[in-house]
Amino acid sequence: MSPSIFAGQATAAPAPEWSQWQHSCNPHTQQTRVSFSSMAPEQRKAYTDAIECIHSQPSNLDKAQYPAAVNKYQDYSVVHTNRTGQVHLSGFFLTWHRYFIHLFEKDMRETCGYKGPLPYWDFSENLQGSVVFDGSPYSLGSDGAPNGTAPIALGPQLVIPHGTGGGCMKSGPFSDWTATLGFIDPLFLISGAPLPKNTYDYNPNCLSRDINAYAAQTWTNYSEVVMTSHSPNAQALEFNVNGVIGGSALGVHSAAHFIVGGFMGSIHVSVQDPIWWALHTNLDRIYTSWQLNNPSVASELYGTMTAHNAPPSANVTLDSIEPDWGYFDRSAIPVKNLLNTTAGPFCYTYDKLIS
Ligand SMILES: [Cu+2]
Repeated sequence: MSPSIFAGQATAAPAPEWSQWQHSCNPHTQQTRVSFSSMAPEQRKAYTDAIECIHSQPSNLDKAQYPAAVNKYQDYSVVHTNRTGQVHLSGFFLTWHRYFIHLFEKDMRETCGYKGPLPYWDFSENLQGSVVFDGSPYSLGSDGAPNGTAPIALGPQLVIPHGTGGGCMKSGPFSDWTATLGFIDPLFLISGAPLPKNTYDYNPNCLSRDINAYAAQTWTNYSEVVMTSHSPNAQALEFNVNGVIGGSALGVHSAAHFIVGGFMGSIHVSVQDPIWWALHTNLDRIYTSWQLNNPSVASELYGTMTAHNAPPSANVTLDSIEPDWGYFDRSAIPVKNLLNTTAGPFCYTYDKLIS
């Protein structure tokens, strides 16, 4: 399959010399990522302000081709949607997302002057009383307004109770945002069918949420997270992270999306809800923990170059070139360059790893 489905993609430039990337990371230059709920209120607000700042920048995408790309934040959502079929349920998943977060962080720092740490949302924490969703100016936004009580079918074999929201976000950062990409059923990932023709149309909606304690207690509790970070190999890690889409089990990653609900329930367009970054940073924390807990398999990969191997494709190897990140980075970066959080383009660790 062609790696160049992203329209207007230029021929990939070679990646920067690996050795040049490495020299500057040491314990003094390394950033430490922290839990959002451990940050001081002003620190939390500086983080959401930086995301608001990206949202206030103009789009750099072609308006005719991507009418939904109404600002730079939505460019990230569009790029992620465009790449979804290659970088989920595939061998690229964890490393592609690691670098996507890195690019967004870089943008927050370079474009918006963000100086604080990059936070993660520890989704094994109790939701009750959590500062993450309390809807204050120091949160990551509130739950959605109560709307409906019917159980939610996440697939043919999986029905969970309704959460406490379902409607538009009520307060806090991002509650006045407009999602411009319509919901795309995650089952598109399994079928490998092309995305609907209207995928990038301007389709305005409020950001909705439906905070779901059942999903959290069942699939992202602390023992699930510990178990995931001790998966014996990359295949087991994939199962514990993503479960079986369309089946009856969720992994910590898919379940975390369903804790928030709304657009987070659509893998393709979930970036539209900014909780996405803190969620995926926590997933990267789990991945990093897994790598450190399992040194003998830390660089193992599991999966092919297409989601759920549909259409069928070759296995991803350490030398496979990552699908690009749209205009945010078109370099040809091999997977092996993105395995280590303190080498190559990365220089960070976490305040708390899971052992
Ligand atoms: Cu994703």
